[in-house]
Amino acid sequence: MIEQTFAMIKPDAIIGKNTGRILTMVEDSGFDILRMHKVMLTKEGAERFYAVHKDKPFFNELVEFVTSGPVLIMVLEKDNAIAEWRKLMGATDPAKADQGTIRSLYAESIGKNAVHGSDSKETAQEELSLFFAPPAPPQQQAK
Ligand code: IDP
Ligand code: MG
Repeated sequence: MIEQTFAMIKPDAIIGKNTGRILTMVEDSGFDILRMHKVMLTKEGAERFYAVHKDKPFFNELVEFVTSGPVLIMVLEKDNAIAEWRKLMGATDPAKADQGTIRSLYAESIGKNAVHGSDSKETAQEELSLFFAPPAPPQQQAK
């Protein structure tokens, strides 16, 4: 099923100038980039975005990191996009990420791990509407 997911390139990958290499992987893997915008998250925005992690020991570090520089936020579309983007990202900890995944190639650590992706249909809906309104029209039917 054609789906849309929310993706983000995090500050470590932006500062490391890996944006282009990551976007090439996105397109080579068959995703359509429907929307793309470079922004600085505010502390409040980052806290809302990562609210599910507010009780974790790394929450403050995470909010500080993700507001430390610009992020590139995207709407990606593909068949089964949510799971496919998670697969291309690789595991949260780059030491455990499969070879050839974005995190295996470009993440520095479990915290500074280059990319974000929604983890379920519900999360994708929430995250897409948090950052992109109105919703992006599908592109697949134009093919
Ligand atoms: P995910 O990004 O693979 O979905 P989550 O468990 O949802 O991973 O964690 C959200 C983000 O929080 C991670 O991508 C990473 O940036 C950060 N994070 C997760 N675990 C740790 C940790 O143990 N130390 C520091 N940061 C962490
Ligand atoms: Mg997550």
